[in-house]
Amino acid sequence: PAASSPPPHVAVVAFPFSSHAAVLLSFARALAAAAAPFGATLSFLSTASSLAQLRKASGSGGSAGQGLPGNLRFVEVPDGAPAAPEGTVPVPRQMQLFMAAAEAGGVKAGLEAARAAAGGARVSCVVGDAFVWPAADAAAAAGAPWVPVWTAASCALLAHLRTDALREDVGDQAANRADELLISHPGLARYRVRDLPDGVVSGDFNYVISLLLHRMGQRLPRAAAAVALNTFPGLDPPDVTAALAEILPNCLPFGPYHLLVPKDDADTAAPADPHGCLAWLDRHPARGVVYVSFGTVASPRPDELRELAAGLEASGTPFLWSLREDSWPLLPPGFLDRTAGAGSGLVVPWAPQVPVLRHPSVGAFVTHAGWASVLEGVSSGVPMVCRPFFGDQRMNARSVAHVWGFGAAFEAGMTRAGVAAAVEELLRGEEGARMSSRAQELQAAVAEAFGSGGACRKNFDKFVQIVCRP
Ligand code: U2F
Repeated sequence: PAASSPPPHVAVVAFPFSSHAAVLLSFARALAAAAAPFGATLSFLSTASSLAQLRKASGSGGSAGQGLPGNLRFVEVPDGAPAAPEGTVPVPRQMQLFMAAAEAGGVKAGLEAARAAAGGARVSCVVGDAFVWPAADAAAAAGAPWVPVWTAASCALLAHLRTDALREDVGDQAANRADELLISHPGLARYRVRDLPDGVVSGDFNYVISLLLHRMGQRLPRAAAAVALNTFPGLDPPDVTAALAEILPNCLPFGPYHLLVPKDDADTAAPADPHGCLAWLDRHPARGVVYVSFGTVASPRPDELRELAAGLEASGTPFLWSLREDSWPLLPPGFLDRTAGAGSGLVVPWAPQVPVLRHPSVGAFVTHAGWASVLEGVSSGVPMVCRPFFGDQRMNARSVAHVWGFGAAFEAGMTRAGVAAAVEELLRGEEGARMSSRAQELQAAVAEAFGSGGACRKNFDKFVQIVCRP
């Protein structure tokens, strides 16, 4: 009976690479607040170096916020890496080592460490990034349910759940059948073979991420007590929702996850703006600026980067560009001085993207179509043009352009003329106006879903109940 059960102790297992751990930490902060009335404590499990990065981000007021909620603590899991000077082990190798360690008892060791840190309180539920599928076995061994959190799009999850069927269908014909629609696969009929994430029917099936997603897709239907989806009701077409529910009956959509963070926490966790992006935007008219960012991993080839720069300059439209500093020397000669001098362009190594996209001056977004970026754009009502690079990005770009219609996609990379035309269309064209109003309709749907009594709030409440169940 609930009255005699010990308070919930929830382990939250991160995938300690790219933007995944930060997304999961903000998810965990929201969960910590919502689960506090149940007396719950949370242990956030990640590797030492990932936790150090998250601490650093919180210390400087980055997206992880200042400090941690009182009922959330960090716990280390093994990274599986040999002692080596920082930066000497390539990231894919680090991922491989981490996953091998996780499978060989790393998550189990993390759960034991969490128990010890919580004064012996057994872990009652294992929540975590769905990527870290070995958490399913560790949870089962601890007698706790596994509740994975999917951070990307629903259609990508469907592709990973159906990987075996897709491989059987496409065989070794992925290149020849690239433009064929996947009409015999429920929920995937709007996508072409070429839009599928890397490693599903093409690319290197033995690449660490391909293997991990394949195993995850096989494990989820058998092991997940419930699955959190990073989408909101009204975004996915009904056949996608139905196809997912057929395989995973306990899906709960309550994304974009960044909107779950409670108001008080959101104030202290407001991202820093060391390069003055918001003040710069204040000086521009409504919907007059294009914002450019390719997320935390992707970088365009040098020739394409120069085309993009030339296209932005040729468009005559003010732009704010978040570009990692190591790429700055690749920009066309004089570009930075010219555009900064004219006040027409600001290039920064990092921008507080969520408030930037919410700023009234931003009217268009040039993006790699990483899932967090797509959701941040649409929940701010900003239409976009996508230049997908890898992973799920082609599929997301296809959804933006052909399923939801709040943007376009560069099918063959960025050229000077293509960039200038896309920016012109998004900000001043008829088609652009339609994309913009479509984005605003979905923005309103997000606002409703996160308003009091809205669908995402209700689904999150259900999720909290499942996670805190004795
Ligand atoms: C991987 O995604 P990325 O990290 O490359 O891209 P996003 O999912 O779009 O997430 C980027 C986040 O970083 C933030 C931005 C997003 O929340 O607001 N950000 C920022 O605040 N300032 C900047 O200057 C630049 C970025 C992967 F590559 C994708 O294909 C997947 O879809 C994704 C989800 O699994 O993970």
